[in-house]
Amino acid sequence: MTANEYIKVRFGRHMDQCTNEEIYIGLLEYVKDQAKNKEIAGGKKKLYYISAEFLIGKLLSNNLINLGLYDEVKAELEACGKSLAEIEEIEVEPSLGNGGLGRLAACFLDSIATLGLNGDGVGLAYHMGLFKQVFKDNLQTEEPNPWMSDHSWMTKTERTYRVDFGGFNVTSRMYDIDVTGYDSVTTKLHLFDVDTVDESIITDGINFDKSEFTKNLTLFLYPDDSDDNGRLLRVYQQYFMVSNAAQLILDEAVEKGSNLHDLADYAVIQINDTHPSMVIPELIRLLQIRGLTMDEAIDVVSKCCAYTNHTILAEALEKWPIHFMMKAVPQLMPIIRELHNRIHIKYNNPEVDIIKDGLVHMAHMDIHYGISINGVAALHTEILKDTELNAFYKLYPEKFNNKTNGITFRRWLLYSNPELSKLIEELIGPGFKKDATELKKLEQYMNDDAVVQRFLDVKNTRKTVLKNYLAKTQGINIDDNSVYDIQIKRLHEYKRQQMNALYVINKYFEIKEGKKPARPITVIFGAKAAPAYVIAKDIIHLILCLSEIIDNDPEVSPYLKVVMVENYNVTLAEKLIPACDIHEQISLASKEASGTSNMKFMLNGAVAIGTMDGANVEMHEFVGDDNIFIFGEDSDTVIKRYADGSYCSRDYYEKDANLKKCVDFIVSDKLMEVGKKENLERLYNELLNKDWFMTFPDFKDYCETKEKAYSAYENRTEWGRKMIKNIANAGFFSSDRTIAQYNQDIWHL
Ligand code: 26V
Repeated sequence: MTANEYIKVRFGRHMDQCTNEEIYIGLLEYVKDQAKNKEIAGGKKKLYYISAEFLIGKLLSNNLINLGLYDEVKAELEACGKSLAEIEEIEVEPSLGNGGLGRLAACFLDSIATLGLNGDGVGLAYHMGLFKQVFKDNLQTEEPNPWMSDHSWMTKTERTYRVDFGGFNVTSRMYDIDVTGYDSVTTKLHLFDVDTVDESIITDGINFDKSEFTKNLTLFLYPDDSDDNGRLLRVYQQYFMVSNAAQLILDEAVEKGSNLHDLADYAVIQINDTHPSMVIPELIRLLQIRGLTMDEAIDVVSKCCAYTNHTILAEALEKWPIHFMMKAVPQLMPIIRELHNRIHIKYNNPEVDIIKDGLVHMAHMDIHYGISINGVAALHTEILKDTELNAFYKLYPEKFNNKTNGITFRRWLLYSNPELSKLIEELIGPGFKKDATELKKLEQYMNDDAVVQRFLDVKNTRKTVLKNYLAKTQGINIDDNSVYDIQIKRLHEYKRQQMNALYVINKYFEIKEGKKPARPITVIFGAKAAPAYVIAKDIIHLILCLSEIIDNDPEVSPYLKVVMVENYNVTLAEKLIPACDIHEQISLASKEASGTSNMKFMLNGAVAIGTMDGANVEMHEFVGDDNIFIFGEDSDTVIKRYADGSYCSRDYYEKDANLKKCVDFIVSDKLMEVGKKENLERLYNELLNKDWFMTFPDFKDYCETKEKAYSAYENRTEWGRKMIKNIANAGFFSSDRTIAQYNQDIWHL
């Protein structure tokens, strides 16, 4: 049955007589139906990828592509005067993640299904995704971001469980989203929810009553550094997630014939960051209830679990106070104490203890009682081994391994950039869609100027698409003849959006002084700041103020424009990335575990300005010095500087007149006219007295490197060659490669 026929049966009318909403609902149901008919991945052993976040983005087009229905449905729509793009606008993006970690989980699901592996995702059905960001008076405000409706990709299942908390219990229900592999089998994303969640307890903005856990358990996805009084709720959420996961895992294993002593033959669990770590004691607890001894249960579970670390930021490594655990999940504490005691007696080394100073160190439990611990880029894994987790590396060198992140090319090339995808296919055939390393064949065209021109043409097309999109959706007007310089990622000081803002100030002064750029520059930011992260919000304020000042300055605005897109999300990323010329990957070396937007930009023919951090290091290895703009101090220098505590930002400020001028501008009269004194002064003081992520030492090099990049951009053909070199070498960063490695080294499905 075609989509058209399906809609006719569903609504009793031909597609051209239906509203866009009806067509969307029709297509959603049609796709769900088609997915049902596909083979479901099978096999004795199954992977459970447990994650507090799955930032899946909109699913209609992605599913149509993966099911091979995209062209057909697009044509059917066009035949009745509709475009798929306008139908897609009806779909609400499920923003069930903060950023990289959640988006990675979504890319992984796509690759697991595409590779035909028997693996499901397990997470939570938050009623509100990450808050909706709204700018008011150049400040970020937060609003609830609901996404569920009567017509959603989730299907209610009959699977329900009882989950016990200290003093009460809830009944959960599992909802499934089909994960359609590209030209392959389907797998599932299982999201758990409770019926008692009450959206009416939300008061102004995203505030809500934090005390009634039955009403708020799955109400909100947590912003990654939230306020303290929400932290207890996070423990409840995490336990709810893993108790459901553990019950599902045991039930499915038993259904397939496991006697539970052999659980490791039936299940492997990937613990995505420490959020699902309680799955270890919970499985041990449930196995004991089902008849195993403590020794047996610990032994079984220790063969099933693997942990991925996504950050070395100490504040992001979860440590839960014992009194939180005693309140929320008292039944787990005796088990965690037992796990701790065994380690304490065995190693007699406080550094590797699980319980210390009244805190449960979740990552420590994962490492002792798991089969694997991996970092997410080569440099990151080395830093874990050498510094943060060195004591553990000494105990278990064989458990440590690297799995450099990847992205799904189905979403980030085939769907987001059909023009580029088509050009590539014309040049090297369709093989790259399933084997990303085939992109390497593009290198043969680097010296063919006519082909190079076609890559430049595609980029121009995409720049115009973005221009029109921003005009239509955000009322922002940009010049598509300017160079697009883009930084999109969560707002965090270590990612150093503030350094990019200082560069904008530097450029503003240059233009004022008569030094005009060869071509207008459009600097685009997209970022949400965690609601309680004060300095991050101040940085957003600075950027919005700069944008206003520059727009209203006729001397500067013809040459420079600063844009901060509102409510940056997956949908916007899909528009921004294909249009980008230069992307900013400027985290302080050693701090960005991997980064994944860097890979998406590379695949779309943008050239990076970046530090030797995260996966940038590997990108640099692939493309060489001529095709990426590297600057700044390296991770060894930075790590040493932290260790000896010698950094003093004020010294740099006093010594570098240009830097001083740019920093002082933050609290100048000009800024105060459009901004808030409190926010701007706080940011200024933070930079001058702390600058914890060391923007000042890198600032000069950063400015000079940006000038080099802008001037290289003017040699259009040479730039086109850089674009091709980047695309041709992006194959390694396919999540198909990453997942194949997880399977080969850890999961053994
Ligand atoms: C969590 C927290 C919690 C408390 C305080 C501050 C803070 C800061 C960050 C986070 C999130 C950490 C986990 C995360 O999202 N890591 C990202 O994972 C990506 C996928 O592996 C990786 O590409 C990014 O480099 C890494 O930052």
